[in-house]
Amino acid sequence: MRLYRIPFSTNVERVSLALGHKGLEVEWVEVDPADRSGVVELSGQPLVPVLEDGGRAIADSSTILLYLEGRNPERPLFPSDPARRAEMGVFIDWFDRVWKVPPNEIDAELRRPEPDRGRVGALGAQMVGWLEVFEAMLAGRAYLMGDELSAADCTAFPFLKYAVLDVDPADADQFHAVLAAHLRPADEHPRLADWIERVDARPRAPDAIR
Ligand SMILES: N[C@@H](CCC(=O)N[C@@H](CS)C(=O)NCC(=O)O)C(=O)O
Repeated sequence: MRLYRIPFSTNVERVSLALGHKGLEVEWVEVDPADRSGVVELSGQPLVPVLEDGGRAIADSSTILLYLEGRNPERPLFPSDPARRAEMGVFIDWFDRVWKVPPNEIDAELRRPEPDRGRVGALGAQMVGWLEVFEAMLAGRAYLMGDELSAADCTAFPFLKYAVLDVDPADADQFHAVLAAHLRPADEHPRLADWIERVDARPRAPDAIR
């Protein structure tokens, strides 16, 4: 398998966590952020991660997690029970379609010549408010949807980690700075802080960039 990446990508780290959990290796392919033509040619869209496996190209981190589960069901990341699996799907969809919206809008607002600071504050307050959701999901269990690492943790961790972990000095992606600025402080969310440490200690695919 080959996995196309740019450095410090949150969505690539989702896949890297899943590969590490399943004990799988990939050949990394470095993508120039300024030239996505190879990725577009391969997958029909410009974003990473893209997984190439036996002539197939799979884009979108959530789709890749499902693909890996089907390909290597050992050490599962999704529940086998259909109801629990559907619930996990709803969480992952909520994270991608709802949770990600405020930090993406802050990122876009800050790129304007005169950012609307009031709007940034309101969007940031929404992000802080949602930390309570994760804190509650971790009551009485080690991971977001149970006692074992799952696709829910792989999905949320690369974003929520910035509530505790610092942005790498070599990482110039403004989106990560937005996460770090608005997810802090984590002091009021001790279960979330412990979960970030717990997931951060999990294996990644060999040679992953975090
Ligand atoms: N829905 C996609 C989103 C992928 C995405 O936004 N990838 C980012 C990297 S984390 C990207 O390629 N951004 C373009 C860029 O940074 O130029 C997924 O989950 O994989």
